[in-house]
Amino acid sequence: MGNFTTGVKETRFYNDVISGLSGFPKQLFSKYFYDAIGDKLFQQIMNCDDYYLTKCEMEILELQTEAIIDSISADDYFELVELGPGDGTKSIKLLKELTHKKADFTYIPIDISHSVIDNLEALVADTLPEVKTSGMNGDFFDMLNQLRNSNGARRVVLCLGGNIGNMTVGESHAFCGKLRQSLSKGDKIIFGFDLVKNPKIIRRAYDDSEGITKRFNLNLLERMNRELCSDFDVKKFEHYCSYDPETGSCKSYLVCLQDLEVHFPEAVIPFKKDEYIHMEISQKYTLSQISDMAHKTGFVVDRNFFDSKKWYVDSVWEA
Ligand code: AVJ
Repeated sequence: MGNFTTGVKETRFYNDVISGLSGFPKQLFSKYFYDAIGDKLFQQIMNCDDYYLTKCEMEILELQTEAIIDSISADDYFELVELGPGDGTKSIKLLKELTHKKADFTYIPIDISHSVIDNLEALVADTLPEVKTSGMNGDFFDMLNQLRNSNGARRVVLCLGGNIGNMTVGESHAFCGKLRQSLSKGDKIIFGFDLVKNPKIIRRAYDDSEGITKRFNLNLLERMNRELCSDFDVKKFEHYCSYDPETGSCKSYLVCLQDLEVHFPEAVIPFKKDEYIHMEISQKYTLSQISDMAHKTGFVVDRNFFDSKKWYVDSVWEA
């Protein structure tokens, strides 16, 4: 145990957590939601009735596969880089169509979760053995730097599922700008953006009636207890979600229900009653914000693919 707790302090997770909980307001990075249990809970979120994003995007990818593929592929070899593929059910539709069209490409999924990459490589090997796959494990920003020094092949980047929503508008601009620098003229990106809509629908998606999102948030406290030897009493924290139609920001918090202290191997974090931890932002966009972001970061919008409700868009950008 002694050695284990010393090891804990060396991890980036520990350092991010301690600095995030030492400042004001307290916050945690949403990328840490995704341990093995978090992956499963997110899977359940995607399948629950209130979370519409996945259904909208699946509809787009199913009904407009050919047109999407036509917008990204040509006769040349390319690398298909996917940021945050999740369980692969979305991208597999595109991979199938690409294989069918005999496109020459390598699939490079990148994810923060080890298990996601392992499962995905197995799934692709099983269902589409002809696809060359080479998964990478890490966070997007770290991976962007690695992407820069490669072989000159044309690149198509997929950032589906509304993953970009986990950044603030400012962070997304910075991210797209950086991404542009690691790409060459003619390379493409498909971004999945969740669009602004009736505020009630959005809030319900992040505070679902089955309480899965609540468990998803609380799991990060439990994950810290498991991996960082902290002693969060999760019963003393309540999930709260707000959506502001003026800014398009949907935010999740865990609110502390009483004064308490949480102990880590080498830190004590005090909480006041009603103090909150900011857990996650899920930013919603208008179409003009999307094209504005593309132009400001060195891209042009090629085409937008919508679901039938126009709740969500897969936006194809060219560098
Ligand atoms: C994986 C970032 C797209 O923000 O909609 C879902 C994560 N969090 N419910 C989102 C999430 C709570 C999700 N993304």
